[in-house]
Amino acid sequence: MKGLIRQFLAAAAFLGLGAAALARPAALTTGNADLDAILIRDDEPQATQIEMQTAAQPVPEPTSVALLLLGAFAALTRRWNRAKGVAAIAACTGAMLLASNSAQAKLGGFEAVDGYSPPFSHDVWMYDAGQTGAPFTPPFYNTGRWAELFGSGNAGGDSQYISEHGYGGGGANVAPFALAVRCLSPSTDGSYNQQVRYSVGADDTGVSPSTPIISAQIDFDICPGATVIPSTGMIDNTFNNVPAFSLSFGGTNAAPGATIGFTDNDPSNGYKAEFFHNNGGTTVTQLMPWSGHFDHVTVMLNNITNTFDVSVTRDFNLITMDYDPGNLPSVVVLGASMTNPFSLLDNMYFRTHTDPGNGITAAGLEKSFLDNFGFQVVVPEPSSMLTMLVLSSAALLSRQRRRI
Ligand SMILES: [Ca+2]
Ligand SMILES: [Ca+2]
Ligand SMILES: [Ca+2]
Repeated sequence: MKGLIRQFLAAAAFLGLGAAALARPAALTTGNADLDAILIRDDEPQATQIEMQTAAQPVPEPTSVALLLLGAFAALTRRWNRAKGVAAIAACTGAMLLASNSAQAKLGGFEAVDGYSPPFSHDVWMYDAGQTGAPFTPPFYNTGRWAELFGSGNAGGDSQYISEHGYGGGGANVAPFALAVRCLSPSTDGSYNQQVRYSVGADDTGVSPSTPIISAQIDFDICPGATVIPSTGMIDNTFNNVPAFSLSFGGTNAAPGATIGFTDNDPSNGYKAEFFHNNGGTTVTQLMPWSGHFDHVTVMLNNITNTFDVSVTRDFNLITMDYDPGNLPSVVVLGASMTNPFSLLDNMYFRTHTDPGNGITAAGLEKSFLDNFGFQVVVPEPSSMLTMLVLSSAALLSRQRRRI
């Protein structure tokens, strides 16, 4: 267990190239293993090998014409590994996807071409992130694609940020980049709750955000961090089973459409976060064998039945920090109810949450990383609910945007 915890702590920091050091769990105790002074430094990026014994859950084999159609679609689009993980979504969706010429755009890979720019201290809500990447001046904070709804309000640089951040070993301001989410400075109410909205655009999905959607597939890579005591950097070793990071699709921040995320770290999950989703108004958590590198998440929204599915695919190649396909996806959510029915994929909400810890000292979220967002949406053609709009212009729109 000690070795596993050490590996996990290393994993929590493997991408950590920013300002702060991480966990020093001098008093962390689990079973008969005492961990002393495990210090992970930001200047020691590590390629971590964590071998979990939990095998990926096999996905159902196609057993119907509709699923075979979905399989054909997936093979054609070279997305079989991802798509078969959610093969259980409504058969009609598979047929609809086959009927459409799906195209992809991106919220972004958080690189320069996606409209993100150094220096690292610029939170995404401080400049024209996700579009031109041009720096805004203070009167224009929160006027672009990204807006901070709640937080520390500190634009000068603190330990609460959602920002482009390098992860390749060159430092925070050197590509490749991902979106770092961290909250170790308190918000204005003293909590570690930060809420940031991303306004989805036609350059993401290929359709106007005011277009009702039938369904959507959202893909991204994620590397969860851990919740730590900010004053000490020590990992919080009380599993409170609360969200540490949440991501919502559609709806409003107060009444979101679909919500997933990860919890505070759980000793029974190798001190990793658990995965959670909201099924209607109920938060459901489950063990998740995160690789410690980027793993891949696929969210399938069905806006007709107001349900959603989620699959997670573990990084296949732990030599590289990036997500590598090759493992079978695990279906972790199937047919969950939206928290609130919605039809517009117009906004997404990125949030950090306070880990109450031992009830005396609260914990905040150490650096967590997201990358490579991609969208596919199915919308009705105005003249027919059964004919799908061709979205092949999405990639072109995205390219044109990036040249501006
Ligand atoms: Ca990237
Ligand atoms: Ca990898
Ligand atoms: Ca905790």
